[in-house]
Amino acid sequence: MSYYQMNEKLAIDYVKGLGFFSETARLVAREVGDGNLNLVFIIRDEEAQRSLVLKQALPYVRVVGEGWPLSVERTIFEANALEIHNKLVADYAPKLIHRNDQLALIAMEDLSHLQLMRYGMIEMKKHANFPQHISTFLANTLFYTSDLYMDPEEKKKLAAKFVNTQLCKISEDLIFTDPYYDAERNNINPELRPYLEEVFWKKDYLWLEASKLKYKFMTEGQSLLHGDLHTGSIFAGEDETKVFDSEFAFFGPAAFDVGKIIGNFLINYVSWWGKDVDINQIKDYREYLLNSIVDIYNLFHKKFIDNWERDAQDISVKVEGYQQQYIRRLFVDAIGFCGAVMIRRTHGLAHNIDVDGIEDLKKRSKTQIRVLELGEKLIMNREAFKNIEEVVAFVKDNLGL
Ligand code: SR1
Ligand code: MG
Repeated sequence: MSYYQMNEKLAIDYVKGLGFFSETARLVAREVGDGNLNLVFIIRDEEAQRSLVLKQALPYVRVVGEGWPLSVERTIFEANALEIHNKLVADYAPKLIHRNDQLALIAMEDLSHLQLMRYGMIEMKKHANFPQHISTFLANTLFYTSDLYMDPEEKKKLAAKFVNTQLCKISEDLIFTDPYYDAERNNINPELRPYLEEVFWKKDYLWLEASKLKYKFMTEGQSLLHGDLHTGSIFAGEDETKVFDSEFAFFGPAAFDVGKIIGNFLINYVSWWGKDVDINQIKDYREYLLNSIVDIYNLFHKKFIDNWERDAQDISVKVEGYQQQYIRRLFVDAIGFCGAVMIRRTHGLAHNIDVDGIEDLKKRSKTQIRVLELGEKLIMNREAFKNIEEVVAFVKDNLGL
């Protein structure tokens, strides 16, 4: 079957053949994709109260249009990653129901009873169980797909299934390159431009550090990463956390996933400076965000080490001191990646609604400068922090609550 683009009617016709709905079901489909790349349909049988999500890759970047072609093979990486998540962290990922690599589509569990975590966070929702959940997601995916656990031959074969060249190139460009010069693809608030031209783009020392992080991202194939673990890739409810959208999956530095989620929490932390909300509410929410960051990191750290102590296979990784330096490097790199992902969301191609929700462009630019300055300081000081408590204390000292 060769590729054709779905619409609501074609999506219904397609799922009828999957055996998921009864043959007589009256199905309704709605295209709800609001991400940067794909089509997403929710298909429902109202009567039976059953639904699924059908996601299809478009042969171009949706937010830009046909002028930026992109291979639809990214669905293969997403489906491969989801199959692994369904085994390693089944509670924290949508169930994969069906895949069709020729049509570049996957069908999965409908999670629309949950809210996108990013939208929840801009409404100041607290997700009390999130650190427990995401730390398990991180510790299990990053440990059990690494050479610490896997047979080296099997690991290399698995890594060969994740040579995700096109989406890695997007990250290499949009996260680690474009924000450091006046790249055509950047999406710049005009009120921020003078700061970028007069200050930010003159920081050669910062571009150097971003380049080191870029080459770590490109060359350090430690573990299977989600690859795009921001708060827009997570559904969160009271008791549920589901990580989806794994099309950026590849074998890279474990610290990238850890740093990306922390960076997105910090973007939200800074975003409240531009908003007209009661200061006590803001302080309370900021405290919650910083506590969450500490919990996410420390729980991840503990669970990763528990996995290591219980299940590490290779004798070399049991050599005295090896674990300590591995974990230390992971922490330092995570803080570096955290800073880099904060910077890219201010004036790179893709932004976060947390800050872009500030309508007044002048106010927004002031908040964006705070994000940039914090991102820079985290990158530049990453080697100096001893632990995550020091990082959040540094954030508080620099920005206040
Ligand atoms: C062109 S894709 C832009 C961004 O959207 C995704 O969420 C990734 O973060 C990517 O960098
Ligand atoms: Mg996405």
